[in-house]
Amino acid sequence: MKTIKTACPLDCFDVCSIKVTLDNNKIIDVKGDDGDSITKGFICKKGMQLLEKINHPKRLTSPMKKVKGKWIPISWEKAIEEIGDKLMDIKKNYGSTTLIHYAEDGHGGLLKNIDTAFFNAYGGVAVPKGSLCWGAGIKAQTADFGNVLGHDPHDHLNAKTIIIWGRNPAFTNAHLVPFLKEAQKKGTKIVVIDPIKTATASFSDYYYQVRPETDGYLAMAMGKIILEEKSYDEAFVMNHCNGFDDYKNYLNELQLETLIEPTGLMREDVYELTSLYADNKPSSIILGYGLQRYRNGGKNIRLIDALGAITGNIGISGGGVNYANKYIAGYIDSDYVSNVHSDVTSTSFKRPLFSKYVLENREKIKGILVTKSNLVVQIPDTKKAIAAFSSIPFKVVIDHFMTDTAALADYVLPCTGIYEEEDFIFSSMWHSHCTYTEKILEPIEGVKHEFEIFNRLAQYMKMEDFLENYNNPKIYLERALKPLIEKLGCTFEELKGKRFKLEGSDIPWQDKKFATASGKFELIDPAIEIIYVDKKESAYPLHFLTLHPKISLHSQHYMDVAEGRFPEIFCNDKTMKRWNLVEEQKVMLISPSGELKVKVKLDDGVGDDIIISYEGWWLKNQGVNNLTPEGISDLGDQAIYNNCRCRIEGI
Ligand SMILES: Nc1nc2c(c(=O)[nH]1)N[C@H]1C(S)=C(S)[C@@H](COP(=O)(O)OP(=O)(O)OC[C@H]3O[C@@H](n4cnc5c(=O)[nH]c(N)nc54)[C@H](O)[C@@H]3O)O[C@H]1N2
Ligand SMILES: Nc1nc2c(c(=O)[nH]1)N[C@H]1C(S)=C(S)[C@@H](COP(=O)(O)OP(=O)(O)OC[C@H]3O[C@@H](n4cnc5c(=O)[nH]c(N)nc54)[C@H](O)[C@@H]3O)O[C@H]1N2
Ligand code: SF4
Ligand SMILES: [Mo]
Repeated sequence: MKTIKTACPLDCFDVCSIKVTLDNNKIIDVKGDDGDSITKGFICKKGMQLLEKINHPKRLTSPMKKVKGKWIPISWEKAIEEIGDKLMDIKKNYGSTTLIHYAEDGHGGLLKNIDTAFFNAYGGVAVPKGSLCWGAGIKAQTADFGNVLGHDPHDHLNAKTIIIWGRNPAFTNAHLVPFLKEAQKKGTKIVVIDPIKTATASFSDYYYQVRPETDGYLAMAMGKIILEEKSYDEAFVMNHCNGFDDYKNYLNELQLETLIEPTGLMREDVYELTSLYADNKPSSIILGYGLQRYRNGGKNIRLIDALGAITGNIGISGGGVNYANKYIAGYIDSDYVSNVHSDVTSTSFKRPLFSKYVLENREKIKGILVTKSNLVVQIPDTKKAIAAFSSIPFKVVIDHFMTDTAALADYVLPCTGIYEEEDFIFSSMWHSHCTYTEKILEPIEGVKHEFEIFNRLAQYMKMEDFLENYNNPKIYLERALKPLIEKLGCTFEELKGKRFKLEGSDIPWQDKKFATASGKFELIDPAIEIIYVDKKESAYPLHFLTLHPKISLHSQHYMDVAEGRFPEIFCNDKTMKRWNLVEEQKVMLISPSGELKVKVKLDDGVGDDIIISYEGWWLKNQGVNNLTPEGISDLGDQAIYNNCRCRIEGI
């Protein structure tokens, strides 16, 4: 028997350390690593299911080709030949940028980025820029701090106040919860700001039910109170911030009531919240991603960052405006990984506007290769996404399963997953612990690692430069991790099979030297107008929020849900009465983008005139993105799923 350390590759904040026990080359036990100070010995159900997924009866075990609308298995030789021929034909006759390469983060392994190196060696293709996920916040924090760094979870224990602002760790970041509860036991006040009284809000000390998308107003109201009550940190703003006078003058001109009104909160609530943050210091803000999936998403995050700066809650233990954590990403050789060089002529389109780009360039686009994504159900506006994806004449998907996206393709190539391959797994979302995972099991018959898939394509296509630099997974990892190895002062071999932490990353910005061009924290000029339109009176008077499900990582755990089951929606009693609804009733939700048959559930934690559901449902259950709008945020080309309005009709 032997125990091996590995890590969860799912696109989750936690990137858990996992201990696998092996007996006679068979995994007999999987559990959370009790030696890791973040995983603390437990993993969620999705982590446990990683093993089940390996031998899942629906796992693809052969390349598949669609012939006259029917899928047939084909050999790897034939798949490589046919796909290789087509890629060469596209490049030669139309140019490489008529091919789209679309990737998400369905697996967090570093080696899984081999696709990017391949397509840049191919000549450069059309790639998405911006984000379905966190783009507005990333751009906002980069503008303010110059980089996006977070405090080590243990440092939150030093905070006297922790504000969880638009994140639901009870569902999406399970390993943050024990830290919050431990802090709470020591007397730290846990505060939640969210339009939904979430499972996280249920154990908080203070909960503020803000109206969707109005966080920028709330942050300005708080800023105004902090200035008026002179509870700001004068030394910090004088020495380390740019733009304080503009910020102050602008807020001075505004009426507090005008700022509070859209938020739906009471004046005394805003005073209480402000006092918790500005007086009960050090205070930490832990931001989520739900509140930046709006047109004003970037400004809202920048206005919240500003609160951290004016109160001096930056660069101190127990402080921070924690959004994501790019410490480790900063020590990956991204030039090597991306393989961008002078002969590359790629083009880009805005990721949330994939469908628009494809439909507008229908004549030009000749092919697409999708990796690590079920984009057809995950991008906004499903009807348009299906039309756009289907219109592309040559479509290849690499995945483990026949997802909705794969089902619409022409070829599907089955790949290896965790336990079947070595890799380096780390997170940019939360902590700076990482794992060099070992190969634990032989891959199931018929699947191949992406590394081999792209190497075989490159051999067939005679891509000599690529083959010279990207032919060996170990060398790839060693080269990509060179800056990290230098930083850690160890050898590459010493990383293998280990979980380790990047030291010195506990409290960012301690030296108050920011990574902005000025070296200072850049306060947003709040005069940049927030355009907030409350459409209560319109044809779509309800706000529709699609949140991340507890039970699934996006679409990945909805595969076995019964066909035809209606997605559940949740609303409060007031909304139920106003719309004459009863529990379990089946109704139609209608938005400007489409329709969705749903089942009604009561949840009194949901704010007034708000309907929530969870993302990830497959087409057999219609999927919530049938309703969401295509569009982008003010910063970072972020999808604006939560700017979705709807109404209810009977069916
Ligand atoms: N179980 C599970 N875990 C996951 C994922 C998953 O699919 N399943 N996905 C992973 C990924 S890729 C991501 S990006 C993260 C996302 O993690 P989170 O950011 O925690 O999740 P979201 O559901 O996107 O949104 C969080 C909260 O934002 C609130 N919210 C919505 N609009 C507003 C607003 O206007 N103001 C405020 N203050 N709050 C608002 C929602 O009500 C919700 O409670 O989770 C990761 N972890
Ligand atoms: N309405 C609404 N929609 C949303 C969101 C929302 O809040 N509301 N959130 C958005 C967010 S934050 C995100 S991050 C996106 C996520 O969008 P996606 O990343 O497209 O979503 P997943 O369903 O996780 O799809 C990942 C796919 O990768 C596959 N996969 C797993 N491992 C591997 C591997 O090793 N190799 C390959 N090639 N494939 C693998 C899985 O089987 C799965 O099909 O969804 C977005 N969609
Ligand atoms: S999904 Fe997240 S919480 Fe669950 S095991 Fe994986 S990393 Fe841990
Ligand atoms: Mo995400």
